[in-house]
Amino acid sequence: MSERTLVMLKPDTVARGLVGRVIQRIEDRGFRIAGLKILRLTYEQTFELYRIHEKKPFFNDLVSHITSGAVIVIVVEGLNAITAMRQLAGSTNPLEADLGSVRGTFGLNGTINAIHTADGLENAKREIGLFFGLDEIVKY
Ligand SMILES: Nc1nc2c(ncn2[C@@H]2O[C@H](COP(=O)(O)OP(=O)(O)O)[C@@H](O)[C@H]2O)c(=O)[nH]1
Ligand SMILES: [Mg+2]
Repeated sequence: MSERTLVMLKPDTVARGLVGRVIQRIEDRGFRIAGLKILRLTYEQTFELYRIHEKKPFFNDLVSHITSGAVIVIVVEGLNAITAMRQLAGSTNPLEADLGSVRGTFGLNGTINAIHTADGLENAKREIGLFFGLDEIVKY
């Protein structure tokens, strides 16, 4: 089933000049880009994206990384995009991620792990809505 999901290239990916290579992998996997923006997230936007983790011990490190520089948010569209993008991203900890995954290739540690991708249909819709208006998403 064709789905849309929200992917974010984290500040490490932008700062290290890996944007093109990570987007290449997304396109290589057969997905289309239906929306794309470069942004510097505020604390409030970051909190909204990661609100379910508010009480976790890693939350402060997570917020400080995400607000440390520019990010690129992307609406990724295609067959089973939500599940397939999770697989392409790899496990949260780059040490546990498959070597062929984005995190296994580019991730530095548990916080600085290259990419975010929504974990299910409800969050994909919610997260796309945080960053994109309906008029900003291209119809293929
Ligand atoms: N340092 C550290 N960061 C974590 C840990 N778990 C999650 N994070 C960070 O918080 C983000 C959101 O966590 P989660 O939704 O569980 O993982 P994801 O869906 O794979 O990104 C992750 O991508 C990491 O940047 C952890 O155990 N240690
Ligand atoms: Mg998550």
